[in-house]
Amino acid sequence: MEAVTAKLRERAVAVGAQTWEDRVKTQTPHCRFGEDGICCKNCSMGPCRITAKAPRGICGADAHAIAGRNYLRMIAAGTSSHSDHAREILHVLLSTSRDGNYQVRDEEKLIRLATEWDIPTEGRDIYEVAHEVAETGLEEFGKSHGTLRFVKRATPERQKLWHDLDIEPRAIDREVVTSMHMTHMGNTADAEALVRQGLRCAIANGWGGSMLGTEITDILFGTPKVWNTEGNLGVLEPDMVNVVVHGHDPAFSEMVVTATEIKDLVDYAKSKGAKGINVVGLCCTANEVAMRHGVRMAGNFLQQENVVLTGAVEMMCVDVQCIFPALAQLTECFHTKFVTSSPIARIPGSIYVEFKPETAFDQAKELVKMAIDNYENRDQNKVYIPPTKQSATVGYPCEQIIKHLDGVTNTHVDELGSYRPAIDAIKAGVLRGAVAIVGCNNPRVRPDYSHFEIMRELLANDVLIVATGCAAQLATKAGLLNKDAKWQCGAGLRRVCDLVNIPPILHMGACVDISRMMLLASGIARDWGVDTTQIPVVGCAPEWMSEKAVSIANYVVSTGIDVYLGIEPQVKGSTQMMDLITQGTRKLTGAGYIINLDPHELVKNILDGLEAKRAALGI
Ligand code: BF8
Ligand code: SF4
Repeated sequence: MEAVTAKLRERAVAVGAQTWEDRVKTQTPHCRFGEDGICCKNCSMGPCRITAKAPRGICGADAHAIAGRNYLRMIAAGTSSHSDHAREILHVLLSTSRDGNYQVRDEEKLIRLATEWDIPTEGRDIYEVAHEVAETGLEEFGKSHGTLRFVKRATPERQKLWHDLDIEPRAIDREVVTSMHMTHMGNTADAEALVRQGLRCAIANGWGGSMLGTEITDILFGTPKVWNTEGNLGVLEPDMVNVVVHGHDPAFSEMVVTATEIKDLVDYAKSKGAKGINVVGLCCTANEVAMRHGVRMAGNFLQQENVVLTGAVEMMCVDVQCIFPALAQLTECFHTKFVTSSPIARIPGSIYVEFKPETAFDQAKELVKMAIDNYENRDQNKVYIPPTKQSATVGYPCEQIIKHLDGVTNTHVDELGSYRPAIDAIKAGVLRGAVAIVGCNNPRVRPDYSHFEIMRELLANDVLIVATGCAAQLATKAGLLNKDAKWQCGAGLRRVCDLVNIPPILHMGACVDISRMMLLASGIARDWGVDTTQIPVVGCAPEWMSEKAVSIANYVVSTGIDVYLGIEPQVKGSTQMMDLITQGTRKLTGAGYIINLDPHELVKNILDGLEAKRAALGI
């Protein structure tokens, strides 16, 4: 892949374009105060920077207060991003009707959620139920009293712990606002209190916003099923109209994908000399549409510019999050049309088409037509599609995992099935445990290298992997989502994969779907008869970069699950904060961060962590 990137970089130079590799050079070395989290600009007496000579800001805040406040603000931003995405999706559910742009595709899941929320379903029209579920979900953002509904899905031990620690999340917006309030000038200067609020605000994401996002998306567009697909830049086609969907919110990409399948538009593309329309995904949108339609995946975060550099993209359609503003300048060097669609992500130099549920399908059709019309502007001299792609099997939400496990034995105990076959394999030592590998790319480390090395070593050590986000994309590119990748596994894992008929890495979706992983871990703990913090299951984000990732890491820790990081959180300037995130949370929730910048060492840490959990369980 690196040879491909080098070749594409040559082409960038040829067309006078810049890429992230160029900008990293002009941005490094980074500002140490920022890296260490000890620059405060929360009021205009500052910015204040902490040094040995200046240990306090003008107001008297020390390094611990400043690093803690900055950290909590990252969590609040991350929680906001996932949760606001969920709010949009709930509005889409509210707009559904039998003959509208959006319909309910998974009625069974809708009924299940309605029942969980005590919403009557008997004899009611499905859309009436859908609208009441949407309204009830929307109330989770701003209700004045009580705590979030999904907290009840956690193990009883977790629920009690969160209650006793007073970190049960109230309304989602409230936890974000409280975090912003606490970090305003003149408020909390106690690092531990800031970290505690970080946990609470993060639970409002993982067991609130993100979980709503996942559930409602499944109801709207269908709970993912297993698909065979492909990934990497080679999924772009030399003789088809290439449309790339990029971002996170599937309300937009679903419509674009559906529009590319319309016969009239395919015929129109043919009339323009193309063989058809090829829609592919990038980043988490890729995960969403791959899991629901088998749409092929062009790549992950640091590959977004490479996709344009192929010169073969007629249109890049984006919604929200993880979109480089640089795409505007870069697409100008090619014929590519860069379309933004959300008031949340406005980017100068893009074509802005504000996407609305009432007009969604017509808008999507218009855009696809615009892409087709752009095909004739492709400059063949600028086209280079690297011939790299891998086959992948994707689409393993909890429902599919249960279904596969049920297929192996007859332990189906209730409507929701059971994880007991997996638990038995872990108890017998055939599997040593499971690791969720999640998160981004980050130019601080060689892109995708840590993901790959960690995955490979864990598989060889009989550890089952579940993956989401850009980590799942790397697994795709590396061929590890392929059932044939079993040769990479230890004998025990290989046996399990054969028996259950699964690849050794289970693609669970986008980053918002890490909420699925929380339910998976809680389901395993429930069937095991222990709490989530006891089972040999951990999280790992080797190349994380976003504020969303900090929020995720905190809800995983809140759920009692250790998180292994390959990039340091920006709090190093405070010994107290470093201690709190690695040790302090352990005293509260039973889990914390283990940070190691060397991926091989990090794997050793993970394996030691899993073995320690096993030993504590007496297995
Ligand atoms: O939400 S893994 S770079 S694309 S933030 Fe972004 Fe990170 Fe990728 Fe998805 Ni998640
Ligand atoms: Fe400086 Fe305090 Fe203002 Fe921060 S809040 S900028 S530390 S005076």
